[in-house]
Amino acid sequence: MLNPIFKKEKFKKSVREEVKNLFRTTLEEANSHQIYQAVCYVVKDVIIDNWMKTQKVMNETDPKIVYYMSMEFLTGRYLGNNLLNLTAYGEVKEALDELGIDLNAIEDEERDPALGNGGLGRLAACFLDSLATLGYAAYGCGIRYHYGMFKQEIRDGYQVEVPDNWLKDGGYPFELKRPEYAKEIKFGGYVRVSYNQETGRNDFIQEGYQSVRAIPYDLPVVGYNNNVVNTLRIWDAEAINDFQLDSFDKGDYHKAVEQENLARTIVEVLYPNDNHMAGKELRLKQQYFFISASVQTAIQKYKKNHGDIRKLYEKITFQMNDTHPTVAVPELMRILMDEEGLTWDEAWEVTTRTCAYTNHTIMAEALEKWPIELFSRLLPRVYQIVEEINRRFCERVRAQYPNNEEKIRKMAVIYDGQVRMANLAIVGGYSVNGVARLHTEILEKRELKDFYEMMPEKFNNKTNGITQRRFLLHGNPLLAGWVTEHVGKEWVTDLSRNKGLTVYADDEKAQAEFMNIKYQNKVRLAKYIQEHNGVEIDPRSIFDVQVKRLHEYKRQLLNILHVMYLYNKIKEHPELPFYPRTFIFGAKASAGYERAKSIIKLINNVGGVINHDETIKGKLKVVFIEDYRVSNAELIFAAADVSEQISTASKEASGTGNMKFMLNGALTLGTMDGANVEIVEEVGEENAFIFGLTADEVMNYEQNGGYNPMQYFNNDPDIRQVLMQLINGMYSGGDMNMFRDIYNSLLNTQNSSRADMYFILADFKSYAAAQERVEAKYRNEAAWARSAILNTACAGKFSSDRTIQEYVDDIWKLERITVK
Ligand code: GPW
Repeated sequence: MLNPIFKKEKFKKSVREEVKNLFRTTLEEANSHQIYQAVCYVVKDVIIDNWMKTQKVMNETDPKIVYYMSMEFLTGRYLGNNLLNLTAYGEVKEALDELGIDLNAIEDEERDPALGNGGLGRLAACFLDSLATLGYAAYGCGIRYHYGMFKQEIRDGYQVEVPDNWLKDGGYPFELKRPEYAKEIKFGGYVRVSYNQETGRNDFIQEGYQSVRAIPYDLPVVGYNNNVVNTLRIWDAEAINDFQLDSFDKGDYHKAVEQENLARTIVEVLYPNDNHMAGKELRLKQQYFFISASVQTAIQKYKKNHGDIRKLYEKITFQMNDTHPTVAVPELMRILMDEEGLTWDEAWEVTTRTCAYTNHTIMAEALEKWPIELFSRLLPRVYQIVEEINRRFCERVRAQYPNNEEKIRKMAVIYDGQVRMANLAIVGGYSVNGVARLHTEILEKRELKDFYEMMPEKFNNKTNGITQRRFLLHGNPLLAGWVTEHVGKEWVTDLSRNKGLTVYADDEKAQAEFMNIKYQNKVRLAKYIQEHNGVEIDPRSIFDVQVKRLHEYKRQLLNILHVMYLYNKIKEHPELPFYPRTFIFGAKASAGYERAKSIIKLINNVGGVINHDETIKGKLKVVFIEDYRVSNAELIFAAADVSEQISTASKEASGTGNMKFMLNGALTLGTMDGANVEIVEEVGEENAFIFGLTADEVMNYEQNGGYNPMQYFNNDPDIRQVLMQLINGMYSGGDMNMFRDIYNSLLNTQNSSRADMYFILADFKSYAAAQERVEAKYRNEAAWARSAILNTACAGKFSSDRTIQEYVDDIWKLERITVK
């Protein structure tokens, strides 16, 4: 039922009031940003009521709670999504219309909270949406970075990183500061051991440390149409002494300044690395900071209603989003032993039944390893516990595999002077899951083989998913309306309903409607691109889209080399038929990742040449969308015909963009990698374009060698021509060195075994052939429409509602709550 606050007249009045209270101005004189804030505060009122009701139900029914711990939550904007989940979007839109205000424009006033890099952070946000919608008690635990992901500007074709101060003009409308729940977090110093007469045990006391105060800010997570509001709790830092006089008195001026600095730096900025570990001390500080605060809070909350801390796991699960939160394992041990008085064995029993770990990558450079020196200096007590975990675990391994030091070398938590966080997460938890079937198989058979053999019961797969509420209902209102017309509204909370669209795949009227909606979304995106990039594109051309983080393994380079190849073909054979195509890219590169940045420059320069060549009559366009982020992603997915999912097989753990495209009726052009395998299984290979080496073939080359990119260069004139154009100045205003590094990365004639590690040349021709199949199919309008409809119809499996229900059934064992 609609909350009375959203009744049009009431709502209009409230907005007027709010504008007056907040800005001492009238609605007529207020600017869009002020109106946006006023609308948020009116909506927030409703949310807070439901929030309190949810808390009340949680207190009364005492359900088990999952704490989803993540360094990243890439939520995207709140206002539109909150209105939709409160089922008040239409009403509010009309009310604002009557005031002469466009809700879309108001939504555009909100900046994206970009507290994440890419897939991993967005997954966390989708999971929170599904948890609230399914009615499970959950907390997201994260960090309130003052600067999230940078804003990307493209200047002269180069990426420029601009700080994005998302909290400027007085914080974020939907958040709530909760100073009463502050926690102290200690770093450094040393551990003093002292015998305790009373307990007969040693006390471990951290002394000479620095500390900061962790202050929580709560963001509401609104469930769809069910009154449930869960909490995303992000931690900010404040100095503990605030230059209080006692520090001066003690002559501890230096420490006061240092603690002040610690508080300022620790939450300052999100590390902009995706699938890459930078190994910086500050990063480990961030990890311990939010984990210690979250674990302390969870235990405190548990103890309010429960006597026996040994039963913690009956009411709490800590799900660790990759290894970034893995200090939760020794931190929980520390609190249980040092503060709750449990023995090692008791604490270990609780910890290993409370913690669970999700792995998101097999890329070696992403594996977190911390030098002992750094780890033990920063977290002296926690390190002692890690050492003991390692000692006991190695003992177990030696008992089970006598005289097999190879097992220790692979499985030890501490080895070669480093703490290995994945090993700690596996040993210290009760569940290890991969994020797509293929990925989990690779973990079990290769990357984590020894662990799998020793403890197979811990391993399980949870294929990723996405929330259809943001990526269809909000991002693509036209298609959302069409789906509802054909299968009813239930798909919003049960995406398997989309299956009912299958019967319309061959229906001419349905095909025409579907393609017309796609066309209108292409017009909408073309307008955005015109406004933001100044490039004119033709909505009748095929929109071929690759949007994701820039990484060599994701192979944006394969895509742009193929564009260069097409351009050569069109120039050489202008008479041949060619269906107009717009290649759309969007990608941020990590600030220190030089090769990724130069691929961005290459894409822009290729666009610069091709887009201005009038002789090709607009057949080919290349656009790079600046500052790819959740808000413009919603427009992009809705408008795509072709979804580029072309990672080197075995490298993309799952991918989730692939699912968002599918849901919006784009056809996948991809390798048999990550969740692409399951997408094809759902929709049928004839409704996708699959190419390239398989994961087994790639891993076989990696293990046994035998791949030589030079062969392709020597034997294939098309490939040779494109590669030579990287170093002949064609796309660099005559500069023969601008793209030399990229050329070398593909060929490296000195050391071919280190060349083309992502098998771009091996896959080039089969990619080009798949692209020809794309064009052929697009020429057959009915065939394309059929496949597009089937993609939307078969996307049901990829709802994060399904994923979350599987986590609940297999790992978390939560019960649902109901809020009236
Ligand atoms: F390296 N992913 C990501 F595993 O976006 F930690 N950032 C990361 O740092 C990592 C993984 C990490 C992505 C995977 O690349 C993608 O395949 C997957 O769909 C996504 O996590 C969510 O599981």
